[in-house]
Amino acid sequence: MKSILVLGAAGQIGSELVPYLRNIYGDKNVIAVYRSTPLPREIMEGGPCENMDALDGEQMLSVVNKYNVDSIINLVAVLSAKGEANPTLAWKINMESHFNALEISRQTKGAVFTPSSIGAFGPTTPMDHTPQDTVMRPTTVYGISKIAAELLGDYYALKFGVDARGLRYPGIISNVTLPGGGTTDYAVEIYYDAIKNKSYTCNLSAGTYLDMMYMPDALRACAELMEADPSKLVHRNCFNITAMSFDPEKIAAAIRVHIPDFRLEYKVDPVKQAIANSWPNSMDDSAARDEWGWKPEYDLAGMTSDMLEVLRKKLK
Ligand code: AKB
Repeated sequence: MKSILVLGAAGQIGSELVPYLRNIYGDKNVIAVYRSTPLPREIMEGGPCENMDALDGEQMLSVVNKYNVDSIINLVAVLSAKGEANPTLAWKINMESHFNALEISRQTKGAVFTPSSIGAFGPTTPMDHTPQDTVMRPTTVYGISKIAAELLGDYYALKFGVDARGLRYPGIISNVTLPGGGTTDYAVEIYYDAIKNKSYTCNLSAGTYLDMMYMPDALRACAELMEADPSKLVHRNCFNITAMSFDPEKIAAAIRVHIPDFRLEYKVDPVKQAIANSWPNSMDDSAARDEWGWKPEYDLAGMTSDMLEVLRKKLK
């Protein structure tokens, strides 16, 4: 990657991926694109930024030409729970932004990174050690858009030679920008509430296991996949990747190592619970490990001590 356009730069992943990539590829070579949510000052002042709608293909093409972009990272998405509240919006945003990125890359002979998700799986998928290649019948509009995006990425790679690659991200835990509208959001909120209130009311039930990952691993995975030798990639769209699998009781226990009187209560949200029940408990990410050397650095204990240390300073 030489000149990288990051769509959705103000979001949970984008707000950390832009500085991460600018560090590696140079400030002026990573263009942060945002629409309604303003960008953090660090991003605004640190390199090129464009206020643009990812659903507007002409505008995207002119920005791509302006900066001679060779790689588009499309982080624009309506997440799972919000998507269930507004399926039309979720489909439109998730698919049209993806289609524009692929179409433009077809014209420019560029590369595209698209995050897929554990949400691309469904209730008939094997729930434990979910294989890379398996039954995928998601029951949320978010999941349906993700599996469609995976297939469209493979189609553009096969048919037009677009270098389309992607990852099936698990829930991402981070401390810079809050996620919004996701089913795994609880695993971020719990740390904020642990610091602020020493208690948290969880909207998923005890025993709900889901794959998760700390943001530094998620950022590194994106860059490593995009730099991977294409001749080694049997899969492209998309790779299972995971770092840990836990339920609310396990994350609470990890927090109690640092905050012994932390209390966890439950008020289950039926929509989120139904979504979580349809997703894997734990994925098998051996294809990513074999094909491009994926290896997570953070486990639950390591992530928890780092999250609490960072948030203690941030929320002081
Ligand atoms: C969500 O919960 O919708 C996302 C995801 C796992 O894709 N965080």
